[in-house]
Amino acid sequence: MFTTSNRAMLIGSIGAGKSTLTNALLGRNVEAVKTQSLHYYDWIVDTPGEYVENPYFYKSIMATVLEVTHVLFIQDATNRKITFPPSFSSGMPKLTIGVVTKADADHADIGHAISQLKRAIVQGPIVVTSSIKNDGIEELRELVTCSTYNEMKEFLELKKNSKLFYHESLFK
Ligand SMILES: Nc1nc2c(ncn2[C@@H]2O[C@H](COP(=O)(O)OP(=O)(O)OP(=O)(O)O)[C@@H](O)[C@H]2O)c(=O)[nH]1
Ligand SMILES: [Mg+2]
Repeated sequence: MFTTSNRAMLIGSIGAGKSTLTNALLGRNVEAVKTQSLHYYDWIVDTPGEYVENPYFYKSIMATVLEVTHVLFIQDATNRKITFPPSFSSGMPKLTIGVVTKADADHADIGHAISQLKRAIVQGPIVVTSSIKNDGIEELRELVTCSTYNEMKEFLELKKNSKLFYHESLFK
């Protein structure tokens, strides 16, 4: 069984696939239901999409960030709506990872999702995933075992996979 002492919080819009991704990462063979409050499962903290869609809840995100080592920014490849404020990650003193979900979907626009993530995160890996096809899931688990940006960078260099790359803003 996969174990890590690190902790990851998933944030992203309503229906972006956070709970489905949580289940895939934990190997839980269950269907996701609408998340109504914070959920702690093993090394993952799953949040309701309302937390990023309604600025009233930003304070809840910021409080929960203190409990984790990694923040996973979840961007649905089928949703063109802007989810995250620009450079949202800059207020978070934790390791950030961008995650594109639903890469398998007919209307997936992966390029657009990546550009959204690049606006939201200052630096960190970006991983293209499908929870349904189990794509990118193993790599995401591995990234959460890394404890620094450099470790994550080295992991990506070893992998050399087009669905996995490092983003670094010029305006850090
Ligand atoms: N095609 C496809 N659909 C997915 C994938 N992941 C999730 N979905 C679908 O997206 C819908 C929403 O998934 P959830 O995991 O509940 O989304 P969520 O981000 O947890 O939503 P909230 O709890 O409301 O914030 C469900 O109908 C899932 O089946 C995926 O990898 N591919
Ligand atoms: Mg959910």
